[in-house]
Amino acid sequence: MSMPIHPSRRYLREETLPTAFCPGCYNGIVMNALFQAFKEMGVEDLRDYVFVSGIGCSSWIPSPYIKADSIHTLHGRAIPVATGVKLSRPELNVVVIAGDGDLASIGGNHLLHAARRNMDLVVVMINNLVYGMTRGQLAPTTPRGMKTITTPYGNPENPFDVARLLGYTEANYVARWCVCNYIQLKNSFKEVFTRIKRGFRFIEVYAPCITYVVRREKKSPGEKLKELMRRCIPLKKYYSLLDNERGDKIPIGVYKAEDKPGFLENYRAYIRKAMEG
Ligand SMILES: Cc1ncc(C[n+]2csc(CCOP(=O)(O)OP(=O)(O)O)c2C)c(N)n1
Ligand SMILES: [Mg+2]
Repeated sequence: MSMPIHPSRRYLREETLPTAFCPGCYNGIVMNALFQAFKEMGVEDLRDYVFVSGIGCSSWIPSPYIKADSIHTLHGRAIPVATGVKLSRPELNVVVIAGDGDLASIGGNHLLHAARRNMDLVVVMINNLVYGMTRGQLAPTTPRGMKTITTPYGNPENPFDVARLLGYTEANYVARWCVCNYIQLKNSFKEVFTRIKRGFRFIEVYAPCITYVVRREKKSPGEKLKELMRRCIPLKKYYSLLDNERGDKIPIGVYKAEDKPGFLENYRAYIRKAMEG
């Protein structure tokens, strides 16, 4: 009797293993959820997918670890490059996987404008709360008061709530899950490749950096996951609380899920009009 193939074997570029991730890094959970989604979708191989990433630990997920075509581009520029790929090869699923620094800091304006245009991309932002690859500096997602290597007395700035922010744009799909919400995350991946196949689809994954956040708190990866399970609450409940009632809670869930035409369809209609004119 042949053994069933573990989903990761089918989509993982095994010759690149072991990964460069730190022991216990939650990036592995995100990869696994994505692979499980592909398996449940019946995806044989990833020839219909192109992955684009910027620079950072999380940007290593597609390149080199996913067995698919990928572009590992400049820091912060994953979205413009992915936009170019989608416009030239609209039949492919173009997926960006990158960090909170890459997408919300140096690439922040690209993120906003791609969402505004409802650009036909899937964007997965791994929010590990810091610049992990460059050793844990402050990011625009670092919670207020959190100690980092560049804010040893606690972050004096306010963070962006990126998913909430994008929820106010024309993006078709916006969700935030934590790494402790494996099933919901996996289902969200399926949703953006099957039920909602067009427009801008954004999934934020809350996954604190093991080395520069979790270890600084003197917690093990498992202990941190248990803590996160306690802290995650449905977003409707979270936003109904007053600021001083929110404490350390993290809002999770789907901010919006629509299936209106994305940039490509609107642009094609525009070209048709121009040709007729
Ligand atoms: C133009 C440019 N500026 C700065 C850097 C240095 N740099 C490399 S990765 C990185 C931040 C990565 O943070 P994030 O995107 O959150 O990824 P993580 O490593 O946390 O997964 C920075 C600032 C760079 N490579 N290029
Ligand atoms: Mg980061």
